[in-house]
Amino acid sequence: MKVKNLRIRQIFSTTSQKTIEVELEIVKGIVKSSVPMGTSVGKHEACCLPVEKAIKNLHLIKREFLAKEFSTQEEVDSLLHGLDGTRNFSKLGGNLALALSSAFLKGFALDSDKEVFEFLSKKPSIPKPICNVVGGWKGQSDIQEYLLLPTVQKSFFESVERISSAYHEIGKYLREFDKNFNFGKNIESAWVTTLNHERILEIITQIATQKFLRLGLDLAASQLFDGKNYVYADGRKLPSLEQLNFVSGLVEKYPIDYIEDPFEEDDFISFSKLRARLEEKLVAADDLVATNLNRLKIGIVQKAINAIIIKPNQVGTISDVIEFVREAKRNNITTIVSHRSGETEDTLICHLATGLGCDFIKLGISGERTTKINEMIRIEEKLAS
Ligand code: 2PG
Ligand code: MG
Repeated sequence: MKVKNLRIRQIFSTTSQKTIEVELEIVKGIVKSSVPMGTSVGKHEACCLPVEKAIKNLHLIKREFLAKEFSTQEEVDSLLHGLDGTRNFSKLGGNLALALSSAFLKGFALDSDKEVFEFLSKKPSIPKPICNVVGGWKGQSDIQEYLLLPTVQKSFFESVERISSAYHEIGKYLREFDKNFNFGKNIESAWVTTLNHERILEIITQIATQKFLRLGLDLAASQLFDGKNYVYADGRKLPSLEQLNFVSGLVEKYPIDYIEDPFEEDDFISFSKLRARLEEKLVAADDLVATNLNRLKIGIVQKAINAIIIKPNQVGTISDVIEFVREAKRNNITTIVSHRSGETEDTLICHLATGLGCDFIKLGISGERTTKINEMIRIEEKLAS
């Protein structure tokens, strides 16, 4: 595949932050790739450079790509690693690396007249959705995300239909029980309430049970950790053992199947303790592993996790994502490709989740988040035809 031209521009994410979009022109046409932005950005993630710097960098390295032939994704991605030369893309920018790497993936797919998910695998499979329906943050319930997921899936569409109807019903209940609630949404278009976590969990449990859905929580616990304790808005200061008891207590009391980032991003030991206590549940790492292969291996050896979040911009290239998913699957770790709080209209993650045969895709359920939901519906339709 020969590169005819490469362009870059600044665009805005759903969180109104500047991000980058790359356009790759090949003989068969032009493909676009943009990069999401995180809010709780973990320290183990690839480095995200300011857009102005990333744009400058593209102009510096452009000649390495122009008018050249590329035949594999690995070739592109090892060139990116070579040009950068650091462990975390701190020179080139993980955002620029991903924009280029994913533009090439789309280019290769176009070149072979395939959709990206088809290009990635001969045996694609539809993931189940895990959707953020209620959000808390410091000062409210403290738990960053209350999620819903199906236990069994007839179709992606049907799962989303159930989660959407639960989302609307949760809204009605919040209106009834939270005098401050007026259908306000957070940056992922999940409901925002001033109720405490017990009340939220009671409401969600009641509705989820009727719809054969299970609950998930993303505690994003690095955000609560002050170096010693997990500090909650209601005044609780929990050292890690108490945090462990708090989280496992919630799992015992409510139909929670999925727990993400219950401890801060370096505490493999507490993850292992929780995992041993909650054998049947999914204990997932986001900031702890940050889509980093070496950290995944530590998590596996320490039996710290049995589920893993995959965010392409945490690592920077498609080849790294593919290798990471393979390693997770080899070790029976449940794979969850995830959006970020600051998204763009790019639907790459839908194609990755399906093409790489991941178990779940983590998304929002409302507002601008339906861009990904709707792409999944199109992919499902295409796969069924
Ligand atoms: C998370 C995500 C997405 P962020 O914590 O899992 O829901 O947020 O953008 O901070 O990575
Ligand atoms: Mg998370």
